[in-house]
Amino acid sequence: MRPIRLFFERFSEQYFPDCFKEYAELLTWDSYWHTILDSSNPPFWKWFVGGRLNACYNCVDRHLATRHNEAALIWVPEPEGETTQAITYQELYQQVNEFAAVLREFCGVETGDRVTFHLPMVPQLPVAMLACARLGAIHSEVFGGFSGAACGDRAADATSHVLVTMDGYYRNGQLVDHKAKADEAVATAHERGHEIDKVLVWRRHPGSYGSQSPMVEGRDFFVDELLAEQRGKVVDPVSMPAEAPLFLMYTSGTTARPKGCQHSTGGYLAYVAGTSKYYQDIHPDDTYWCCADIGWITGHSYIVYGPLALGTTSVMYEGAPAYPDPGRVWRIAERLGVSIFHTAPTTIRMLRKLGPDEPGKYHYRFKHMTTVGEPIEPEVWRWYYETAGKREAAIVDTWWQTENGGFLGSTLPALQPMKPGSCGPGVLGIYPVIYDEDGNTVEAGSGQAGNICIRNPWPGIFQTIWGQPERFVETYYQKYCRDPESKDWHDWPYFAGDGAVQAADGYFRILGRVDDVINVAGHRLGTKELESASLTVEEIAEAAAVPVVDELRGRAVEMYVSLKPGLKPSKDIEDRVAQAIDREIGKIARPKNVWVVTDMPKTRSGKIMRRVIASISNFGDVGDVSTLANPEIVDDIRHHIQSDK
Ligand code: 6R9
Repeated sequence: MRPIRLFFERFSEQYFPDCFKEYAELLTWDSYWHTILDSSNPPFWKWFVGGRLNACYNCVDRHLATRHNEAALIWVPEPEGETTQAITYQELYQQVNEFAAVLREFCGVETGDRVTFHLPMVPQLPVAMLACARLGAIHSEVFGGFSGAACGDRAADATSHVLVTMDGYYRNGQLVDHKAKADEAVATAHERGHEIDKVLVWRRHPGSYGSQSPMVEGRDFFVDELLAEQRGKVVDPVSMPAEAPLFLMYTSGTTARPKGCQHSTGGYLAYVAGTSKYYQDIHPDDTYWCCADIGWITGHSYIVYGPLALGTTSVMYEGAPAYPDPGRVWRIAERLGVSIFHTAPTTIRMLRKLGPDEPGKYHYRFKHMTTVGEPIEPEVWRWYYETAGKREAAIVDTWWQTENGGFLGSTLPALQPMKPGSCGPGVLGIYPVIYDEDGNTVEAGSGQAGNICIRNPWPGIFQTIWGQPERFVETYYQKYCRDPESKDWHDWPYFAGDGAVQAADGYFRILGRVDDVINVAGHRLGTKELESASLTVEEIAEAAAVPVVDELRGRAVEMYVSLKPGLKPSKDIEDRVAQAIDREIGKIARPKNVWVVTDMPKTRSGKIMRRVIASISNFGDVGDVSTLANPEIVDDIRHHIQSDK
């Protein structure tokens, strides 16, 4: 074994970018790269140039020699009466090959094509992802909880002709009708001028169809029937350049059009394998459970690609964490002997609230726990450590984003001290910095907040926004670029969009988004998307979405809307705004309140000041409003919401 210290020192700045060879060497390459980092066209970085590999081969085939009979995935259905399924590497290999054959032979999917999925937490989702990866096709999973319209929008943006979905799935004891959303997705895509030709429908209970939505002749097909024709088929993994896109993951930004973050094959896979190894500390005899959704980047990187690249056993759970009671999660942990547990503060808050003493009733032992997705309150952190982790597990608080592929800020488990409420320093090979608005460095220990940026490129960073390269440069690099002509990566720091403070010990505390994004229970919702959805209600003239503090979800959405002239506020209008948001985005975005107000606070240039509304909503006080064009509206809104609360 190499001495640990020496190994980690290889990631000090003087060895950049060669340090990332350590991660790439965790993979099996068809041909090695000649250039680790090509930074000649900033900020379009290229990693492991010249190298070729297949992501599916790395996550499945190469483990067959030593682990074919070990579980790759353990799937826990929500109904406790249904049996847990273990899928061995050998079986995963079979399933992935057969589904790849369906995609290629039946749907005509070719290397480079995009395939959209709208799948819940079922093993068919990783199977579909790996099948695309095998073909070199680009998958784009839309979170199952999002609406059909949101899915159709994303499929149109990615110009996917194939949509993979499921008839239904269990959530909180209900068999949710999911296929109906596919019909809506096809219709929305059509409105955008794009046609989805084929809808592949997995059945939650093969042989019996659990949806009310009729199958459309010539468009909708049951996957189990298609698979029967491909039984035993083997599809050779396509050797892809390291720089070929592996998948798109849509996230919200400051405009209504979502951003398809494009991730690479070689750089991404190397980065998630490396960070899974060193920050999740996964060993072959561990049972690792990331209790999150694969429709979120966390699930792509740390349920599917990272753990499977390392050949580990990854647990997936279909349903709600507190169903049928708040002991469920701990019962699963006990039953499966989970040793590494990974989840989000929103889940931790809920489990703490509903069942503060439940963990003590179950005999599991975690050696390691992770939190991701939002700042975790120190109180909640302590419960996670003391009660859920029984004071035995090392905790890592991992800060990163959809755009980043993998962790950016975290402590090394058991090697660097934990600090509740802080994510720690930059991870191996990541050099964060805090800049003020003018690009001056804010010194550690100054107590001053600023914008957290990353000074260097890294292999997991996304390649571009699908179809919007200008927006990519503008959103993430323009703000602090020192010279747009420069070919030197030092001049192109990455702007993360989060506020942060750095303590004297170098640890960062993340304060939250500085852009127009509201993080609800770990889901990024664009204020523009919420406002556009509200404006589909005919009576609405203007809308503003603001975050409010919410005990369980961290943040929730409140909508402020004003009506077209001459119209009167009503409960019905409020309800229809909430329904419009459900329909266009999904239930997760449903506002806590809809307030009908007479006008919005605006700047002299007419911009709605969401910050002012958020202050009224959260604190009742707004500070200086002298730059508003209509300062009197502040009191109006305050009276209105106070009399109603
Ligand atoms: C992985 C993921 C990204 C935004 C990010 C930040 C917030 C994530 C955090 C955290 C504090 C942490 N965030 N992890 N804030 N501490 N450990 O969450 O991706 O869905 O794109 O969200 O989430 O605000 O900018 P994504």
